[in-house]
Amino acid sequence: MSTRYESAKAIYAKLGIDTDAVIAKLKEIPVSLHCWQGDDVTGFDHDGPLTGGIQTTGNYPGKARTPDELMADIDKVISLCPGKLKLNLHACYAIFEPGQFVDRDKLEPKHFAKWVEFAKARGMGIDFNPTFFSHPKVKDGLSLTSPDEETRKFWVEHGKACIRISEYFARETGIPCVMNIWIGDGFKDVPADRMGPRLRYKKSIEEIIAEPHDPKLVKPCVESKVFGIGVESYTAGSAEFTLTFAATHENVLPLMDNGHYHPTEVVSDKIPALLCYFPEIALHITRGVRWDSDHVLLLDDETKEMAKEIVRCNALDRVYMALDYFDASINRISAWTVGVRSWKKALLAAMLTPHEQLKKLQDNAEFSELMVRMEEVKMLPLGDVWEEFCRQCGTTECGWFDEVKKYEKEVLSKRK
Ligand code: RNT
Ligand code: ZN
Repeated sequence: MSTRYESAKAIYAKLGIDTDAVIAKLKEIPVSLHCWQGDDVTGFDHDGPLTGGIQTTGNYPGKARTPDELMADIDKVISLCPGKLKLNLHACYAIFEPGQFVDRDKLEPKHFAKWVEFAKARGMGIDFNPTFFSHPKVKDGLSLTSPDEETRKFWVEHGKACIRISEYFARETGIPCVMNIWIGDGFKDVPADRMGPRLRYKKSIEEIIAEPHDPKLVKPCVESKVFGIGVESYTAGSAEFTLTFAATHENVLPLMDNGHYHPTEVVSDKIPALLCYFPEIALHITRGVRWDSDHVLLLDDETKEMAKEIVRCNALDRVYMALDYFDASINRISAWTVGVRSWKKALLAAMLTPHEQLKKLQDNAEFSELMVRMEEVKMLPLGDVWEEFCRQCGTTECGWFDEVKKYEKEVLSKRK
């Protein structure tokens, strides 16, 4: 224990905050690590481009090309990140035998056995995402909303296969699997029919979740989005659509990705709104720059505000937290690590805030003092507690980038 930590501990104790207890709690909060940062959302089941209205930009050398490379990279990230992680997989990361190919509607648990082995060996749970994009059967940009029944059915079958795989993940790891449904379906220009695709989407999700599963093990979510590249005028899975779907279907969670709203809307304000109604909600945590650009998460104001809402709503066990960004312009190990650390720092900052005292000031309409106290909190020695958390987890705040550079030199730079 450092003297810096000793001094910080005393300062927080005066505010009624037990830093030792906070550190112990932070260690146990799992953050779901998106496998797709490692290979620019490519996956292993296709050679085509990334579609669905999302895009990676940049061609920094060293992206993972095989399951072994991706796993090695994730291991590197795990070694650099303090605290618990969960693994977040997409269906396109299925691992086939050499020469084998299985289409998405026919995927089986066995195609993810290697990932289960990987997760179990590291004590991690697994979250899952059906991949409704980057595939030739997305017809005219549409999957679950397609007016072509054969196409729609194919994607429904994919969703059902993913429910079965999600349950397999949960049973194998002993940790519930959050299964997130996101589709990029939409139109570039003014649509002639906005309701038709949404009614088909509704029917499709209903067919998918009708696949038998234990709601304690599989947590289906629906993720909304305001627009995507090439689908600027309309997306079927809008905020109103997905939120209402989750609200009207038992055991379906709403998933908010904070890159998926108009730029002045904030998910921090939406978290407590949803928590008034839903027993559990899910998040994709990202950083949009001017639009849903999926930049690496940093410890910025809105990130801190989102964490603050989860903590002060006492909802750490009601919110599934996953990272979702993809930067191909910088070292991918570094991108992953910065994002994980940023979210954990935001949680720590939130847990080191005297929320009860601040709430009381608000309820007593003592707004002058509230403003002053909130500003004081910003100057508290958060960094010293973070350093102690890192130390207890076998790492430090500064120094890990040298490891990244070494790994780049020894491993990533050889991937030509
Ligand atoms: C896209 C959504 C979605 C994807 C992942 C890869 O805008 O955020 O969650 O990022 O499924
Ligand atoms: Zn997302």
